[in-house]
Amino acid sequence: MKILITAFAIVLAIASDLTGPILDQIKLTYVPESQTVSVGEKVIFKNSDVVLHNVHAYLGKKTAFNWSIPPGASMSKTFKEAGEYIILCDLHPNMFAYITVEEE
Ligand SMILES: [Cu+2]
Repeated sequence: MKILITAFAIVLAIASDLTGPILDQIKLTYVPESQTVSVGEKVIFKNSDVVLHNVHAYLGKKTAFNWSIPPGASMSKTFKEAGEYIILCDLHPNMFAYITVEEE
């Protein structure tokens, strides 16, 4: 019984981690194309495709972060600076998304 409760708690913990904002990569497209989050909020970047993607985030002209995300993998980023982020994939020039980070 104790093992079952522990397993259930772990499933809940994983599920709650996935309820936050997500930027997925599906069929060479960022989904959703635009979203708004708050400063301090964690965004999960997922790659649901079978090809490698790159998440190159710009705040203005400067790079905020730049990662490769292998197929099936995910990474997370806690946004600490407000602004309009543009997300591009250097490997697929047609891929772009916008994340607006607002002060609370
Ligand atoms: Cu890509």
